[in-house]
Amino acid sequence: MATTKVLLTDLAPTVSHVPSNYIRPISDRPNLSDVQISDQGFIPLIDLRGLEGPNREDIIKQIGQACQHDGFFQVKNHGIPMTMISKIMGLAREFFRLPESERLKNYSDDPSKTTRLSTSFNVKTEKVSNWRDFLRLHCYPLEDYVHEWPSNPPSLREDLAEYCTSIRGLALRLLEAISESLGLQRDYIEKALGKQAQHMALNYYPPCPQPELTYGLPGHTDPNLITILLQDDVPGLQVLRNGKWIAVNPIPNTFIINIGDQMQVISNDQHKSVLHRAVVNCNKERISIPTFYCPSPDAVIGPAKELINDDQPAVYRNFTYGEYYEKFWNRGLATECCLDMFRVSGA
Ligand SMILES: O=C(O)CCC(=O)C(=O)O
Repeated sequence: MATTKVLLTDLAPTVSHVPSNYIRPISDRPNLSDVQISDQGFIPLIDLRGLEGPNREDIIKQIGQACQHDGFFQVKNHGIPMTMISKIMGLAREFFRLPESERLKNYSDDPSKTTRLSTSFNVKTEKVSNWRDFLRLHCYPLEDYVHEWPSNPPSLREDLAEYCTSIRGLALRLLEAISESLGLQRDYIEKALGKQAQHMALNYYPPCPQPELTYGLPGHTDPNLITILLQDDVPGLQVLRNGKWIAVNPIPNTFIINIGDQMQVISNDQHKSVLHRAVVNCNKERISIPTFYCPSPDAVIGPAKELINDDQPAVYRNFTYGEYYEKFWNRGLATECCLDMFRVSGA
């Protein structure tokens, strides 16, 4: 059946079967019955209380271990108020419930646009679509972008701007901790990012009549430095560990942090950018709100000199983040990581 709606939000409620352009080949389906459910300890839950005080050394050690072994960790007592978290979740829900004509005002299929509502991942290049709509926003420096953001719901610009500022604060605290965990100067990573950049997405995954046939997002690593993910209470995120997909159970008022490709490069492969994916379900819509903390496009990224030695020569060549980011969007989401294209030959 041909799809007649631009956005999945408007198509999904009208279908009782997944349209053919969303169906994955048999060799590339989620195999949901094979997925392991995470227990409490699977993704370390790190308490950030005291990070700027007496617990700093211990917390940095926990963060360093999580970055090395898991590529993912969760944080509590992160300093983002619960009221702000529920306001942002409510706002995202409200946005995707706006009338179709109102949402379509923000639509674009051009990944280079700094504010856009779109669907799937990159409809211009991909063969199979994903069961997702998303509003993607550039958000640092705020004053360069806020005026482009949707003006409906009316509080969106003000509320999201406040959230972005708070999340940036958390990102910078985490980057300092990660720098120290690698034995680098506290501000090493922040300084390596040029003028820095911050993007976010409001991801909306409608209920899906046949979740075994498609993905919200197929397995991928994140191209940026670190991702700070807020999600509602509907499971959907899965992380690859030792060849097995593990479902991550949402914990209220925590954020999931994952290491992106640029951190793996700067750490010269000490920290791991890990494959993850989003699956969908028959009954419930799901919202996730990742913040992607990034270098600015002109920043030159490469392994930190302090982490290169005879035992561990540079694994990656230097490149600009702009070059990396363009490759990421153009090749489509793929389980072969984009990082491989930037390896020093033989490394
Ligand atoms: O929805 C999720 O939990 C994952 C989102 C994600 O991986 C992304 O937006 O890149």
